[in-house]
Amino acid sequence: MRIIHDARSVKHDPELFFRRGSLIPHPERADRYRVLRDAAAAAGHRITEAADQGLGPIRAVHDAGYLDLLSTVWERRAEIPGVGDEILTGHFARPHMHRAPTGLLGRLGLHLADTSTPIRAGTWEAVYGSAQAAIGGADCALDEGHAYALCRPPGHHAYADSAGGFCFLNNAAIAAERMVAATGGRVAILDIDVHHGNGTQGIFYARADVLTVSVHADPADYFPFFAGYADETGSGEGTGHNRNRPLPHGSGDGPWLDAIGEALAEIAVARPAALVVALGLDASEHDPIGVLRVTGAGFGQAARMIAGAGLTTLLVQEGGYLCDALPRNLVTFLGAFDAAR
Ligand code: OKP
Ligand code: ZN
Repeated sequence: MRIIHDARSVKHDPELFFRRGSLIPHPERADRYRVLRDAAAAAGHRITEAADQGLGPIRAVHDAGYLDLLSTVWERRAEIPGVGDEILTGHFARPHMHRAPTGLLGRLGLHLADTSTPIRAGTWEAVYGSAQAAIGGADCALDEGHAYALCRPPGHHAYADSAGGFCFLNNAAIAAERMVAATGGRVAILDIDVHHGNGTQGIFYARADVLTVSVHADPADYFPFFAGYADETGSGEGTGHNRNRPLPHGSGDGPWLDAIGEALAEIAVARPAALVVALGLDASEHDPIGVLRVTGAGFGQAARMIAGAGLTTLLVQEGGYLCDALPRNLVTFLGAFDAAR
């Protein structure tokens, strides 16, 4: 498997995360990139640095005002009274309270969903690099049949105009949009991160050319809480082109693999020109913030099933947090995928 990555990934490294009344160590650390890259290299996969293909493919998915804010807010931080070495707001727009203010602090609240995406000196460079890995990965998968984009920070909670859940730019959506443009056909996105891919769903919700399917822990009592239910099936032209499979917390390999099998059957019906897998590894039984109980063998089996679909496939890294099982599960997944192709 070819691994496409961008070394700028490490330039965003938030230390703390304000959650439920206290500051906790931020789970989405730069070390995730190093650990995953080094494990893939040690397992013999070919590591390629992404070329910089500019903002065009990112603009194809994201809102211009949001990109302008993300890319300039650090230089403009003096406009925020009392700002420190991290930009964060506690004021978030609501559906019924969403006028666009002119001040920077208010504009931040318009484009941020929660407190998990602090912006620091290197944040834009890191998320831009992570997106370049997805773009290069999409091109590579179209050329070679499959590839793995080592995207970090992750992307699937980012909407066209908002960050949230550790995500700023939606790497899987950017890759899928590029594959739609390149093939002129339909693209499917299968999201197996333990958290619902709400941003990806939102981006393609009204579209029929990108089928979005997510298998995740029930959001009734888990992030992202406000989306990810089974009755969300798309709108307008996109009706029937979004599928959610929420699972009870504590589910292990059996229900998770059954849901992936059903998702792959739905994807096969759509006959897509390409498949993007939003590959979170946080469904692991050992993940520090996961609530499913997937084993290493479960990840291997998922990889064989996905490879068995026989589609042009880009694997895009999403979540999966630091623990001994994280690099092991990546190596298991990539090895099983390669062996089954
Ligand atoms: C991002 B991805 C951590 C609380 C977590 C946000 C979760 C974002 C997950 N102690 N809240 O889907 O892995
Ligand atoms: Zn996740």
